[in-house]
Amino acid sequence: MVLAVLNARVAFERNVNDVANREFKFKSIASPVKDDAAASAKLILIDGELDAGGSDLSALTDGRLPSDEDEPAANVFFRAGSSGGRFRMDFADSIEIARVNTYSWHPSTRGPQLYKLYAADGSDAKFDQAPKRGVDPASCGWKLIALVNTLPEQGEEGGQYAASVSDASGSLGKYRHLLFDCYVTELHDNWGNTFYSEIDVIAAH
Ligand SMILES: [Ca+2]
Ligand SMILES: [Ca+2]
Repeated sequence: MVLAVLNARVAFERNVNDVANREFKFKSIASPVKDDAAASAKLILIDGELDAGGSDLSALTDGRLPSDEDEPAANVFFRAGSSGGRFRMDFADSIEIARVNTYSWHPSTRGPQLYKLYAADGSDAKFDQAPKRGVDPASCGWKLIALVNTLPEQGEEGGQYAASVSDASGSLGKYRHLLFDCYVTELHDNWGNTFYSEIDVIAAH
């Protein structure tokens, strides 16, 4: 199983509904910032359809945050009833990446995050910059970095989540592209696509 070779560390924290507020403050994971490496990256939808009630992909990197727990227009989420999708972040050049932080907020099942993070420098001869669902990115020049799953084992899922992918060495590697393969958090109804509020990519110094 390929997951066994993953080295990245995945941490996450949650502010439950009662304490979550617009400040996105967490115990140890930094709050979202505006001037991270993602701010100037290009975002490209690869597969799936964004929900018309939400923002386009630019809300992921605009440094703005929703001001309350159910603010669709300030979040990016795949169409209700669909099973998620994929998008790519392109930095134009390879950069040394220290960590990738993803933030989400919703009072119910659209709060938690469930996605696979891939990275590529684009140099592989087989590199496909837009592999659709059904194509394993690892088969076309991408490296699986982490599986991020912030779903609580039991109880209510709602709240504000911060996930942070990093590496003990201080660097996840040098990459030009990141691919986010986003899954629904539940299949009971149409409301399992996460409300992603911001993605920060912190470059290594
Ligand atoms: Ca940001
Ligand atoms: Ca945002």
